[in-house]
Amino acid sequence: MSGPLVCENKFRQRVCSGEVLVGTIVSMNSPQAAEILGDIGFDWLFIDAEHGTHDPLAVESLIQATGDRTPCLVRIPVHEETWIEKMLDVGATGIIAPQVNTVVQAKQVVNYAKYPPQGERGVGIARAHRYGAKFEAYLGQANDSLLTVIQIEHKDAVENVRELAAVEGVDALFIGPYDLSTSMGIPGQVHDPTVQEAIAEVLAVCQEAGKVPGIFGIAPDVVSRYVEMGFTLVGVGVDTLFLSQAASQALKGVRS
Ligand code: 3PY
Ligand code: MG
Repeated sequence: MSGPLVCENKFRQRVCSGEVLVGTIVSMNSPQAAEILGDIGFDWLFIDAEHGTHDPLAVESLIQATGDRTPCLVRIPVHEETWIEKMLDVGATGIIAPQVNTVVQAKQVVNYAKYPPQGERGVGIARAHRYGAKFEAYLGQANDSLLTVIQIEHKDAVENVRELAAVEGVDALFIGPYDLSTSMGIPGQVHDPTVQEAIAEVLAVCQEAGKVPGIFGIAPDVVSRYVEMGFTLVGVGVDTLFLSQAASQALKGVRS
């Protein structure tokens, strides 16, 4: 058994070079939906094991469904060693750690995502290593090829953003506008000037520190505006919303 190595896909290079890369959130446990989203040309998939119901086996099936053609970043539900190593072991191109508010948390995430000497990621034989056939090749490339993304989505994280951006091994700071607005006491009001000010501040710090700025938005016009501002790793929409919007439009069209 030897297919392509997940870390041979050079996605991290593209992300770190500042290319604009558009992804979308996969929250449904549907390999078919993940395959469709990859096939229509999204640059990457944001597999959501934080708010979505995915267990590790489901994440593995979703990544398998893309045939490793579409890089998958998996949002872990907790900053724990087992989740981080399992997600990388099943073939994720990187992890997205939610609610990283302190340097201690950021360093812990990096530590579990990197093999020694940069970290303490545990070694196992899994899909990412082509079940053993490419074990040594994977170990040799993983630290330089997989992405470590932390989410800035709390006002405490914005306060600490300079220190967070300086953590070695963190590639990208990905803003979660919805949780950020919630931490400011205005849940869901992502266009409020105070939230937008915080977003601009995080962007400026990323640009200064040489870290990739990322952000999520529901609507394409909102995400386009973020790209114009300078965000490069962007997520637009959620699979369930695409389904419900398209289906209700079709139903309305026939009923009317
Ligand atoms: C948020 O908006 O809180 C998110 O986590 C989106 O990625
Ligand atoms: Mg969030």
